Amino acid sequence: MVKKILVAGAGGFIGGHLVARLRERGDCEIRAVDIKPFDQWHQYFDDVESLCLDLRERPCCEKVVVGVDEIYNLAADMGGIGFIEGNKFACMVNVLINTNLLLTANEVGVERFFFSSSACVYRGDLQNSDQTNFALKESDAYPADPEDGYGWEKLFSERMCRHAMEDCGLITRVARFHNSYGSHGTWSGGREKAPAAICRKVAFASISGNHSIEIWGDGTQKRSFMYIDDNIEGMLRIMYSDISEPINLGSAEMVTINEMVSIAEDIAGIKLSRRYRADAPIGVAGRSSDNSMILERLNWEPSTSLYDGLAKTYEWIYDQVLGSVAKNSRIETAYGVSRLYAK
Ligand code: GKE
Repeated sequence: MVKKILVAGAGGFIGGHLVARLRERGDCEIRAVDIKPFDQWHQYFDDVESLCLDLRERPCCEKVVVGVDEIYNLAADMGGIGFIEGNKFACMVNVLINTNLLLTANEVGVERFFFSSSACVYRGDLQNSDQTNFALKESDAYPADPEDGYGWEKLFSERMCRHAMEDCGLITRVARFHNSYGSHGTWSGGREKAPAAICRKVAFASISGNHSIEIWGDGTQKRSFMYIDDNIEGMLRIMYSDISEPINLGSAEMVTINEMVSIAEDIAGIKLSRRYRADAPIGVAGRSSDNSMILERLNWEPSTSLYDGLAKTYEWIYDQVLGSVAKNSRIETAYGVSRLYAK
């Protein structure tokens, strides 16, 4: 019997890559769902059942879970720090998606349910400038002090997944993603994360000949960034594992933003003058993934180097920027998007 897999958030960056990988594997039927119209999906496949529905609405969830064996919930209104800092209510409304999917999955007897949590669930005090070791292990989520808005929703939904498993028998798997990047993702408009934003700025400098770059904060902020292929591989391994508690899925290679800019300059073959924007969103001072648990449980961890992953990402974003410049279309460079619920 061929398995039917629902990918919620299939029009998004990670969802699109998951559909592509499952489609390439060719051993399951895929139902791809996203709230965005198809022409805004990062990756759309004509031979994949695709639906444009709002999974915050329970009837939409009831419709998409019919006949499904496994669910990957990658659906959320989200973005980089420039988005989540300014749209905390919108990020918390994401709880409706996971709640409705869990409820309806239980009703129809779905076998396995994957929830994409985030490194934003970790305690803020372990990520501030007083720290030196920013590698976060799974137990560092408690006592709870997650990112305001987005982090709280992710932590709450993690616990809802656990109780759905304990009380209802639905097998749930939860991974805390640490800042994924790669091609076919958001690279402008305000929701983009740092790797895509830096690639866009370096590409724009290279194309325009204006060899300068604006960096948010002072560039000493530290992060680890996970290449999308590792994200997909890790998600599949965790889904079919016996790991019933939330687990890190991220790279252990921590860099400063300044170091990432230097990598992008090396890839592009240019040197840029750097302007620092103190009033821009910076999030935590530092964060990285402690991979002890995933190594112990899966004998595997994300391993694509930032240099190699950024080289592939830069090549794709360069082409997007070139296309936009050719069409003379405006490239959103400022941070901050309009607040979704502002009156
Ligand atoms: N987005 C962006 N754009 N960030 C920049 C830029 C820029 O042009 N220049 C420097 N940065 C710095 C930010 O100030 C921040 O300190 C760091 O890069 C990373 O920003 P980010 O990638 O937007 O988001 P964060 O890692 O702070 O937070 C994200 O973490 C993810 C999980 O690891 C969240 O926004 C969620 O996307 C997610 O939870």
